[in-house]
Amino acid sequence: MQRMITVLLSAVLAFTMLTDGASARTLTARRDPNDTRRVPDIRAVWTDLGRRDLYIRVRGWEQLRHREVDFGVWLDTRGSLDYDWAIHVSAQWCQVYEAGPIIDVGGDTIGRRQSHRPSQRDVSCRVPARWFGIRKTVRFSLRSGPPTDFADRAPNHGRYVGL
Ligand SMILES: [Ca+2]
Repeated sequence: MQRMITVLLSAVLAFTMLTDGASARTLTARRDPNDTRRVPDIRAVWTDLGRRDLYIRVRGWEQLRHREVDFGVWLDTRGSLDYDWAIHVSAQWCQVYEAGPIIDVGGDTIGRRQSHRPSQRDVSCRVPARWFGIRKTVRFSLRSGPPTDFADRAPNHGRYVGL
């Protein structure tokens, strides 16, 4: 009997490890230092690009009050070194824009989806991948706070490569 329980527990543990491993393979995680006294200070960025959705989750070093959830995700999807798309992430919406020639000025709105708050330090977006027409490796950067006076940037230099 004890041997059967041991076998069963091992099987459950193996299954748990496999399912955790599957989710860890699809999400790409990046860490950012605690490098500004202003809020929000970006701590971590998770991304995933599936056939249907583009997923992004941002975590702050502090708890983020409603009005402090204010992030801009700038994406280069064509490998042109220009930003093609921007996602404005608020406590309510993930709004996708065509990126304008000047980084702080967005172009036409493509669409929006409700944002989610997995925890008080986190906000996440899931938007349709077809909105972006991605064919190349995406390079992107993230900014927190209002576009004219942002509080933090991730990465501090350059861009993240891949989603
Ligand atoms: Ca930071």
